[in-house]
Amino acid sequence: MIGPDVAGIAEKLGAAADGATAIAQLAAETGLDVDAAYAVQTALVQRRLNRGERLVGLKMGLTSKAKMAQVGVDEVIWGRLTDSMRVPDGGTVEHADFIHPRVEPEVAFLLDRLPEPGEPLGAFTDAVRAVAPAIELIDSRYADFTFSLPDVVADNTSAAAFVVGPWSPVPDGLDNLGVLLEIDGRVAQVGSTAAILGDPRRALDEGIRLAGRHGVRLRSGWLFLAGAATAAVPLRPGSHVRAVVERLGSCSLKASS
Ligand code: OOG
Ligand code: MG
Repeated sequence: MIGPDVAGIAEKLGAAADGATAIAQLAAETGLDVDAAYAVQTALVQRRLNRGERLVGLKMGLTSKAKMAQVGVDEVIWGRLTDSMRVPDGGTVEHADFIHPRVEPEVAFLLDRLPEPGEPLGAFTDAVRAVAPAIELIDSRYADFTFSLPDVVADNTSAAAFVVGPWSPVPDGLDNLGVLLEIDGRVAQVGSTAAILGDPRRALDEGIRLAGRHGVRLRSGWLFLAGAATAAVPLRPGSHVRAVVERLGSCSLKASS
């Protein structure tokens, strides 16, 4: 049996992102299962690396019930981050570069020493050098921001851009810090880091395990986004977004009008 056209699907998704034009979902039609979808994701990210981008870390998706409920997919997923997706704290994104961008508050980890294959993950503080508040800008390449599990995995889990705020040493309790997303000075979402798999540290265990299944090992110096604690909010042209995580501080981005 001939499998799905991994390279062709990656090209379609890459062109949709480059041209900021939505496409129809394709997993059902092409018989794409989750494993093949991760192969598409690898090819899609390789397309970015081929034009000079650098892999700078991983991101988790759907690690909170709020996110799962918003998109109707209830499996934890992971994707890749490249340097060109990073926006400086306080920076501006070009709204027209995206299809239907949404923003969500995140917690970022800066990875330090990582376990060897087979070695159990030691103390979290051994693996993570620092933590920071972050904003992820997601932009599904599918029409109406609607997708199945293999569709969103193939689309690099809607990754489009991200901002990382100031780094802090790992605080004693990361498991119940208040999280706020403000749009133009008004609170748009409120949550807690407890919503991220009960404790965002679990997102790292899951990331190591799930990415490991596809032969991807996390590296020292990489960034790691633990997944949003709240639902995402549409990013309108001209708006100013700020994410606050208790004890970690805040970061922000603007959208061009
Ligand atoms: C999928 C990506 C989910 C998160 O933090 O849960 C994600 C999506 O919602 O489009 O990045
Ligand atoms: Mg996210």
